[in-house]
Amino acid sequence: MPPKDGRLVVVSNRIPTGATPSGGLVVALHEALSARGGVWIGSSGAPREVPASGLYEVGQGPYRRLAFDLSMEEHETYYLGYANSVLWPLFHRRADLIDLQPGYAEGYLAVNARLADAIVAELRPADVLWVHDYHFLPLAALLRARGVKNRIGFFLHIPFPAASDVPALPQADDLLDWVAAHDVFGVQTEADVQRVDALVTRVEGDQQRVMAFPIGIDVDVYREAAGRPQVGAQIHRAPDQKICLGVDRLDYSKGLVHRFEGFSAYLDQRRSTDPRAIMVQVAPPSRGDVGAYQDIRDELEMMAGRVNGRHANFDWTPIRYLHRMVPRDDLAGVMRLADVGLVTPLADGMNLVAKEYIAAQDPDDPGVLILSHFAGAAEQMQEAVLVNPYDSIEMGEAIAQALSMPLEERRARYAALLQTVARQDIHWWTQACLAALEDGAGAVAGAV
Ligand code: ADQ
Repeated sequence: MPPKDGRLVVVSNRIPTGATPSGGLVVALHEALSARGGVWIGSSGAPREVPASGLYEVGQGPYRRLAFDLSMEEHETYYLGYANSVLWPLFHRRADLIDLQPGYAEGYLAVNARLADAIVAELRPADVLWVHDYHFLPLAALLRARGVKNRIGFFLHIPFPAASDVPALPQADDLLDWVAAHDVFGVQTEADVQRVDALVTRVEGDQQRVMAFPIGIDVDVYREAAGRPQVGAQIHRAPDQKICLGVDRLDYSKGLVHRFEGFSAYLDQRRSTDPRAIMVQVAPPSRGDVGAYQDIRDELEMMAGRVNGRHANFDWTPIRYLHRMVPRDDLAGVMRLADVGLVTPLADGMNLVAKEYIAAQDPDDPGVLILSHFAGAAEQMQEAVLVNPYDSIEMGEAIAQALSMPLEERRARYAALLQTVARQDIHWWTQACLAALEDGAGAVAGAV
């Protein structure tokens, strides 16, 4: 990497406020900022009745953290509205769920413009900016309009939409300019790169690079946590009972209803001599203020009731559904106990749970990952049992296959998957993204 004389300026939706950040991405950004110094800018979290007008310092440490407040109205229009009721469904192939309301686009642009003004006041000429996710798509274009010449990179954590879906966005033409304003536009997969390329026409001399950087996890931390005996990670089951596990935010993109249908299809085709399986689904609440999220919760609870009503016995309730957060270490322990990890989103930028499940396995007796073709992770994790989440019969068969898979095959698949997950871990990802951002000329060409 070339010498770094400028600071790193990271912009992300939330900034950690505690002294020791947790979570793979947060820790990786924390480490990158601690190593070279810089500034982390993000929203303060809860909206305020009386928001502060500019950026203000939070916490202390080897780099600065600057927060901005959202007003109640901005929380409605920018965050719940344009970001999570327009961009999120559109980018996850659910244009039917887009909720276009007056004021959403204006609120989104106004928050980004306010942030651009605040950043201009902070920025030094040699700084490099690294902007995260769909909350800040127009930020680079707004900074360019204010004369900012610094290198600006972006990382999109969610899928990039297909060109045929983009016209559902009233700001479709602007989206092209927003993307084009970055020096490096990072996405999760090669398929995303192709979708960006299908939309953004290149002009000669264009220096912009659109590159795939599949995000990873902190494998060692996860493996270690999973190997420790966890008090919270006990699952009551009969000795012959197998466990299928799902862990997702309660979000329509994660395909939870389809997953329950797939598990129900497994139960339908199960012979009486086959192992009895229980499905544990952990799904913490998420964005409960958005209507589409209330609907998915109702639908899922109804589905769990229906499957249990149909298949349960006095000593066996097939689906256990926990609607809450679980501490990371307990989650790792539960993942290790699970014979099958079910990661079956309908659309997902990457999906870190797929990688966490692999890292958590006992190498001598690993479980089997069932992974949707529509998770970004499927591009790297071909040794998983890959499924079409819309086809419940196929998913039922995949569960049957996974539950009876011989140890040798389980080990072979696990070893190949672990190698990929460990090679392109969160540290690799940070380095690869930053190297591309620092260096104009293809230092990490072929990053995938
Ligand atoms: P998310 O949509 O949030 O992230 P994901 O990648 O699966 O999806 O990450 C979720 C994280 O939350 C995982 O680390 C998981 O362990 C944790 N988690 C889930 N359920 C939990 C529970 N009940 N209790 C505690 N923790 C829980 C977005 C994109 C993804 C992309 C990531 C990172 O949608 O596609 O992989 O960003 O880029």
